[in-house]
Amino acid sequence: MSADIDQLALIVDEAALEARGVEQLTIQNPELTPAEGYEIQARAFSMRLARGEKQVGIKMGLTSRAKMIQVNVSEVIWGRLTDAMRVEDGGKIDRKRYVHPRVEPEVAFLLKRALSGEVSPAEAMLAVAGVAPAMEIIDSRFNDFKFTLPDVVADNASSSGFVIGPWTEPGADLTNRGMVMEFDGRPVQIGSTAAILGDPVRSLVAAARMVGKAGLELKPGWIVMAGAATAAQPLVPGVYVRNTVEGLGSVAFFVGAA
Ligand code: OOG
Ligand code: MG
Repeated sequence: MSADIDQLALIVDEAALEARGVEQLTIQNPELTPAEGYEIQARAFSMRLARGEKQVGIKMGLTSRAKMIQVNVSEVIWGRLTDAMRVEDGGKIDRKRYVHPRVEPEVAFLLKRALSGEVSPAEAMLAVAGVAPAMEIIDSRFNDFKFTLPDVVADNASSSGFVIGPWTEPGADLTNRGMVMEFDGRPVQIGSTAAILGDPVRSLVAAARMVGKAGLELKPGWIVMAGAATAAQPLVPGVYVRNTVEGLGSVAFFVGAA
């Protein structure tokens, strides 16, 4: 193998810790593959766990056309979530902890059973304890938010934080729920859950398949973020951010003044 996985993991981990933009890994390592990207992600994640963080789920990324177009990467990807990345619903984030944060309107699943490998949408839904309106704070550690597929995978799929609203029992169809994300009450992104692979449950199916391929499973109690329904919106200091999903309610947080 050409790339030094440990050394590249250290670069993305330190960049995230210090909220400092770094050069894309593929500039020095043009041969880097997506599979190596996932190895780097896993290695960097083990550094977070060694600091005491606990895995609480995963995030799916690039599950909508709007997102693929925004970052010019056309593959569904996944990353890992820890307890330290969670922002309380209605809570406040400190802008200084991020390089160039953006926020995305999402929905989240809470699992009551393990899932791994090939499952049908119906099987996936049987493992779901709740669905919730959610937002993800993404913050690519790469300069100018520019990356290729192996880079963004190595960088934990840009994940930096997540906010979960009230859980609703699953059951009702999730295919075409309107979503509105507002900054101080002004709509900044408007979309539908249909933009997420046609139905967010397909994102959960893809999550089970992708972690299964990595020899892992989605665990009971975990959260799975389905991916953004719209393009991500750059965060602004001092703003109140809210995402409302039709039939599921709202989730919100504040950005501290700069
Ligand atoms: C990659 C992560 C994309 C989503 O919800 O589509 C993502 C990025 O845009 O930096 O989280
Ligand atoms: Mg996302």
